[in-house]
Amino acid sequence: PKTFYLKDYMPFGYDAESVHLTFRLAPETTRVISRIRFAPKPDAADRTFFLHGEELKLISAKIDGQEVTPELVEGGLTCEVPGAPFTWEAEVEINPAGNTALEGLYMSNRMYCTQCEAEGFRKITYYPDRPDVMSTFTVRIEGDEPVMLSNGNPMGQGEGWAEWHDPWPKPAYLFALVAGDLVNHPGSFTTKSGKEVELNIWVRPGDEHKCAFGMEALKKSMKWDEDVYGLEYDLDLFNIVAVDDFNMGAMENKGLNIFNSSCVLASPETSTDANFERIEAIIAHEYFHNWTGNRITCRDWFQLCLKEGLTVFRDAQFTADMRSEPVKRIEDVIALRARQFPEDNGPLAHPPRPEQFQEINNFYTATVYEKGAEVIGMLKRLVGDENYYKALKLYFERHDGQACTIEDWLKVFEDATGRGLSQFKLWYSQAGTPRLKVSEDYADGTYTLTFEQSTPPTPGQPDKAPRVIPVAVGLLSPNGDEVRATEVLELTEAKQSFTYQGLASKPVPSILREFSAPVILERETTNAERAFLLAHDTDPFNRWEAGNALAKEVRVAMVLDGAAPDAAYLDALEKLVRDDDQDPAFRALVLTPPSQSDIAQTLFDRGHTPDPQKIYDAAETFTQTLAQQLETSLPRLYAATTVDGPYAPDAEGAGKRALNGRILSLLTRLDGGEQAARQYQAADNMTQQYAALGALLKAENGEAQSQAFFGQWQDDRLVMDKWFALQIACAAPEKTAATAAALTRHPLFSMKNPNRFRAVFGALAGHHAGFHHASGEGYQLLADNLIALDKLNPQTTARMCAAFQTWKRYDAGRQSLIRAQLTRIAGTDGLSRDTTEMVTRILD
Ligand code: B3K
Ligand code: ZN
Repeated sequence: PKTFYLKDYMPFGYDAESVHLTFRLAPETTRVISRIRFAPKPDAADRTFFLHGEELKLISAKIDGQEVTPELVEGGLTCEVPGAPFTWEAEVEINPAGNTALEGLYMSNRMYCTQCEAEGFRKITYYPDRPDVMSTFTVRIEGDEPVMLSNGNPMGQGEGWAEWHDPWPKPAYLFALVAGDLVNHPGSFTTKSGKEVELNIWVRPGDEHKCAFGMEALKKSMKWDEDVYGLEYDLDLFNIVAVDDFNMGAMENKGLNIFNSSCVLASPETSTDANFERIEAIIAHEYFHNWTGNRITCRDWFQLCLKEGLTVFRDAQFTADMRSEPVKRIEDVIALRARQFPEDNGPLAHPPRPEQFQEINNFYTATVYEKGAEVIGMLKRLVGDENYYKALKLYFERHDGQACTIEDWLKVFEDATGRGLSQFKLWYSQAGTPRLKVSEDYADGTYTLTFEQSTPPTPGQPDKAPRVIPVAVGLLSPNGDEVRATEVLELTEAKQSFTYQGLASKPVPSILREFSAPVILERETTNAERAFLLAHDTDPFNRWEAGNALAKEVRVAMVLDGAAPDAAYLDALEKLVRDDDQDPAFRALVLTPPSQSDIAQTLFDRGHTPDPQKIYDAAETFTQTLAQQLETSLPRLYAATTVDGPYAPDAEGAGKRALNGRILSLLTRLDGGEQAARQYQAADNMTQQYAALGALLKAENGEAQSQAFFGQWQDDRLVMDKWFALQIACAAPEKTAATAAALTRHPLFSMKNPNRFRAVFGALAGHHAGFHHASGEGYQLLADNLIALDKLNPQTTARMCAAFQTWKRYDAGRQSLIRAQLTRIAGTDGLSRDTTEMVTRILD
């Protein structure tokens, strides 16, 4: 396969001044007629007229009305064209019904829909399918579907046709079309300048009752972007469509966002608190793309984090404002460590702005998205809030309507603040998570912190230069008072010291408050000091972090020395859980055990070979011991955290229910499931029903409820995804693969629905001890199914290969089992470009 390089960027030699598309819809033989006005760029270095095109049947092509015969080449066509502006016309035939890759125009439940990012438009018609070619689109849809939508504003409609016009120039990846039997949940929003915007959420008949929450989230997002960034919506209409078969979460097509139904449809009976929070965030994310992504887009796909990092950062700010800032931060760091750190520390490591790819879809990663957002968080910390918003204002003024680069982005910060960012830019070009070693010294009232940074080698990058790292530090006195408020220390060198004067005694440092940089902190410290910070730190993130570090240390000791769970830690946890002055959401987070994969990585980093079964056993023993320790308080705590009254998906209730769920799982270890069965019976919302079912399945005492659940929800695809996933997640390690295998034979399992495939195989890969069971069954089952899925849907297959990325952590036996599966996948005839690239990188 061909490799594309950032350094090879060349602009296209033509402007696309306008695009007219006509679609004659038919499931297997849709005709697409394009009429595009092209103008040669006067200063173009390269005038090759190349249009991308894949899986298209060319019917005819014309230039200025004259029939031409283009040369069909790999990945598209070329043609002799005039040296002056001209009109290109082409008619092609495509097969939406046969499109199982879910890229381009495809069908989902008899509904036509599109997904064009990153390079799907070339499966719709011949076009310069690159984000730096921006044009206005006019679209005519012909067909007998009751609802036919495209981007922008409606121009007219009649029997069998509809016309749309999008006045904002856009790259082809933002094109969208939807047609089918849909109903809308309407709403409206008045912008700050008084413009009335019509809002709709379009769903299949039967899903109308699941739209209200999404609509409110959309309005809140529109308001928030006006209030915080001064950004207003720019069309008369904003449509969202829910689609069941979708490779990702959602897509920000101009004026016509298309959502995986799991990321927009919600009701108390069918969605958990976590679902509600995620839906609110994704609706915000896609809406915020209207400015960060659509109005200002990317010059090329290497710049993907320009829009994704910034938009993730913005949606995190939004969630923090709508809900709880510390809780959101803790959740994000947990997710970063679970998804991005393994990427950054393994064979798939790449910088937030990659410099090469074979298949760009493989780079919609946690590094581009989440680390991309962390980099912006650091920038904001370094320049301060005021300068941050000043720079953003300049960004929107200077680059509106353009396709930009990371250089453009950093330049607005340099111009707005007068600060040089050449060293900071390393965050965009260097892969790997920096390690930050901290040592301290105290004498005569002077306290010195010394930091040493280093980043391990990553593929293609053996040596790393020191980066700018903002380290937020506060100091506590031994009696628990804060003696120095948070201050951001700026590291720029490999080794650097900072001193504090006039301290009456040696302080306890609270380092990397708010997780001020995505690094791994290495510091010799004691469990007593961690417990002290868990009790006294004024920074909620670091308070949680101290508890999390303690939890890890205790488990590591249990795994390595067979130690019993640390008594002091159990006491600290007990005290915290019972302290009703503490936020329930915070208590729930402290009670959430560190992930077993995280423990495995910690052991590996310290020179041990992690044994997944031992890690699992330690987790079980720990939880069992904690349950016993809390035994007398559990019933009271369970009652105290039960939310009375009708369910509402707000942050406060969700926090209480999260804690209640943790308590229930502890209680179930003691009563075998009596309380959980009662809760299951009484639950009137999915959060409690699901928590109860999970606790029962974990106790191997949930067969009856699982069947009842199936009976109740078998017609709801989203709830069924939960049912599939939960059985695997709750299975004992020796039964995980067999449970997953049995579920692939269930009549409701489908290879064609990515949500269902992910429900099963995401749960399998997420069950650390089950997936890595010494039998190798988990590896084999996943590989079998990836090989089968690759023929239908390369994009989802390739993404799920990442389950194998941590393989070098484990013992020789497991490594050879995994290597055998990866080699088998790699050797499959006709393997997609997507999966080939992933498997090759993981094996290297
Ligand atoms: N921009 C889309 C992702 C498209 C995925 C293409 N493989 C969703 C988002 O980040 O908002
Ligand atoms: Zn995005």
